[in-house]
Amino acid sequence: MAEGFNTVTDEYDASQIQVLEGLEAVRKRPGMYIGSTSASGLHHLVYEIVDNAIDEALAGYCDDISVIIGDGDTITVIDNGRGIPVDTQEQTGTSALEVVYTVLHAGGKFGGGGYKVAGGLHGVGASVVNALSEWLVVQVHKNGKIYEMRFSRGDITQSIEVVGETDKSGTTVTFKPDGQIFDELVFSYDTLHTRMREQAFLNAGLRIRIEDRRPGREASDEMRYEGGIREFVTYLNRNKTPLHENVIYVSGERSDSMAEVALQYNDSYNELLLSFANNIHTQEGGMHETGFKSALTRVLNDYGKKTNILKNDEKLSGEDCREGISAIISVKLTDAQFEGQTKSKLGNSEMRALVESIVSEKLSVFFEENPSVARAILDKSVTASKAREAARRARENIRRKSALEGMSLPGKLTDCNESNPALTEIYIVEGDSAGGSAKGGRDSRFQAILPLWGKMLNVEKARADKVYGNEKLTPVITALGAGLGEDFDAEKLRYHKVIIMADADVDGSHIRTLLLTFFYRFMRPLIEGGYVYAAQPPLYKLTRGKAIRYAFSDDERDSVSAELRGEDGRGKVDVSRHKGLGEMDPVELWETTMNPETRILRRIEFDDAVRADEVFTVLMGEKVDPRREFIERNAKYAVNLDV
Ligand code: 1YM
Repeated sequence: MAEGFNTVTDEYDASQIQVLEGLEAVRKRPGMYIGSTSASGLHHLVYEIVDNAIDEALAGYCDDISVIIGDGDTITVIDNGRGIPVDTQEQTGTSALEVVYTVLHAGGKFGGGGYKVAGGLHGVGASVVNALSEWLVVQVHKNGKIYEMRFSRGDITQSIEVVGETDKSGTTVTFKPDGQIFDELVFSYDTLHTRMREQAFLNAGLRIRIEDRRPGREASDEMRYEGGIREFVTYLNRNKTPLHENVIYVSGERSDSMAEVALQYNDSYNELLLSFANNIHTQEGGMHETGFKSALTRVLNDYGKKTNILKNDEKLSGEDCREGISAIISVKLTDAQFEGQTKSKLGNSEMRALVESIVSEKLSVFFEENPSVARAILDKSVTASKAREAARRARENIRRKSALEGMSLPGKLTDCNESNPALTEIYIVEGDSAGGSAKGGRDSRFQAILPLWGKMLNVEKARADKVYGNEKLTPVITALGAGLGEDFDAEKLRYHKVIIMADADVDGSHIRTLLLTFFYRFMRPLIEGGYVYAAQPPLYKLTRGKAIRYAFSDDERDSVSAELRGEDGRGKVDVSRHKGLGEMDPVELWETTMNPETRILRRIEFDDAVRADEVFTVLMGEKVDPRREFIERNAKYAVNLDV
């Protein structure tokens, strides 16, 4: 039995009190336990259950996991492990299954404290998922029998029952997220698929299947990677041009911990570094990442000096050494400490030492044995270093110039009166005529307008030195006022809502993607901080007599149309496809797209760095075939392409 389980008997009083308040607390403040009640929280439910199955795989008892999205957006997770223990224990009078699903365990990912430990406290999140589900069913195949237990909103609705016989073992959990809790109830196959693929990469040899059974959306995939994180890196670079043929892989162990790193450089200017601790994505980095970065920088500098590729006192910075790298760092340890704002930063300092020593030692050996690969990487870093120097000069030029000109704002900017950034918003508008309407329609107290026009620089194909001083991007940089790249500082933002307003057509989508690429590559905290939005112009205008209404989707068009037709059912409703932003008059634009009371804004979020990188690499990068495939694959979701 897992260690953490004993706390129920050892600290009976304390934990029982927690039990009583536990699941109610989860329903009262779900955000504390799953981050949010939007789409990301919804998907988090699935990860919690899958994590338990993966723990069973890590323990060596399970090699097959399935995730099924059912009709009505239910989720079923199946594993072929030992099955959660179902027998009644003497001390507690209940089963482990019941405890796991009804007792709020300490140390959840968002609740503070240490997180579960491989081989230690299992099933931490199961009770949270249960509390937030309209209903949940657990079936355990074990000892030749199928046991079943049912819950509703965390309460038991059916105690453990034997419902059949079986010759298999394993656990199956099915649940329906509670509509009283979540704002969003529709699962994204792509989001789950990406996550499951990531878990398959991180657990070499584990088979993970995913299936979407919702009518009209049927899809499935099966993933199993013998090469583990090596194959992850190959996957990350699949739409890019690698600088060397083979993925570089190093690994090592020390006492109870192990670390592995896989990396391969490509000819882009971007760094894609993903780190994990106990299979959990450490978005905020931490000690293992720090150890990797310092080892990489040192190995490259040492090798460069030794081989005279670096002359005299030439020195490569960490960023130089990581230009064009795709890398995975994965560590497994007992007693992982998660810190930071989203509890996704690894705090264990011994992991820095471990990763640093493994990478220093084994990467230098690799370079000795593969001088041509080492040469290609060094050359790339030296070029990066020179470009960065040029960028620094360009940046200083801008600084000096703006100092001379008294920090002048771009001429095209129509600023607002309010100066508190928390209260203001800037509309970045495509085209001068739409800009004109926006200027006329806005509420000048808090809304600023910046029109963009002409062809914009595609930053995916440019290095930093091209971005500084670019005449299309400079107005955006100065209007936002928060700098760029390493210098970016969200505290200096002049507006806390940055709203991209472009037409709902292909051109609009293009300009939106260009801007988002720019933000993602050069002002990432702007997106991560949730400051970026896309305005949603209406898709339809409906008129009947004097009544004018707008609709933002096909469904809404139909319901508004029915409403306008009213009881009598006669009379014609005129439905027109929406015009371009530039053709709307200021009043129309205000009413449909800018008035905070009535407009629809979509916050731009990338909950997944891998997918974001894919979208930008594929949409804006150099290879044509992947782009065509991507667009074909996503054509039906065209409206949401950029999220
Ligand atoms: C679809 C979700 O939860 N699988 C799962 C969970 C457990 C076990 C096996 C398990 C663990 C242990 C012993 C042990 C859990 N057990 C517990 C607890 N899949 C899913 N598969 N036997 C079975 O850790 O010693 C929590 S999770 F606490 F009851 F042991």
